[in-house]
Amino acid sequence: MKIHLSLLCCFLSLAFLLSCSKKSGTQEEAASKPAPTAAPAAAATSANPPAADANAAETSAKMAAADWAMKQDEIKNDPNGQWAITATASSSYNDAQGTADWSANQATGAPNVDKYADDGKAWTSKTADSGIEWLDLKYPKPVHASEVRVRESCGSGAVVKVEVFDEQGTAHAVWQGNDPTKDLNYLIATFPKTTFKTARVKVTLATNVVPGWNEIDAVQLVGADQ
Ligand SMILES: [Ca+2]
Repeated sequence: MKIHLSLLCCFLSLAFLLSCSKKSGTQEEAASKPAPTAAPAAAATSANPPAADANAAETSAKMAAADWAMKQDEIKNDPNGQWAITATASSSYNDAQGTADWSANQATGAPNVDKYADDGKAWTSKTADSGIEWLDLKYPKPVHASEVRVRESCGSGAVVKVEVFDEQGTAHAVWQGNDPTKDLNYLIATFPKTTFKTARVKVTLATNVVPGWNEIDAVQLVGADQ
């Protein structure tokens, strides 16, 4: 049962991953390939499932989904969190400007992408896998920051650095490393509260780390007045 479930998860993950690559014709063809293989795996799982196992798996999946929703809601409504008001980027898909789909501006405001997939309501870079790209965001109120939350909505896991800027415009790296984010989730970068106030965050990605389009729906700056 566990083997079948993890197989199914693999196929679902693969489907999601490929859905993040749908802008390319060749990758679009690839996206349709896993389906026939996925079906027998699903059929095998449901052929003769012990009722208890099936119930346990369903309960556990529902609880995980509920936990995810609670966490999303908590972050969205965090009174110490701010959403960006303006943003610029190293590049954007289709050279998107203004509020066009995939423009840097699509990473401002509260999260508005509902599914882990390629979505114009998130920012993404001009090319999928070239390497270093960045998103630079400004916030309404300068705060002593203690956390940055990056909502990744496609090709998650490619962030390599988060910086905040002091009032003189100097960048301070507050997080650097291997981004563990999977699916539609936040990379949570926590750090000791900054001595200076900041209203600007820069998120750097290495887009070659995770194949396909790496998309960012929203970035929240968390901090306090003092
Ligand atoms: Ca968005």
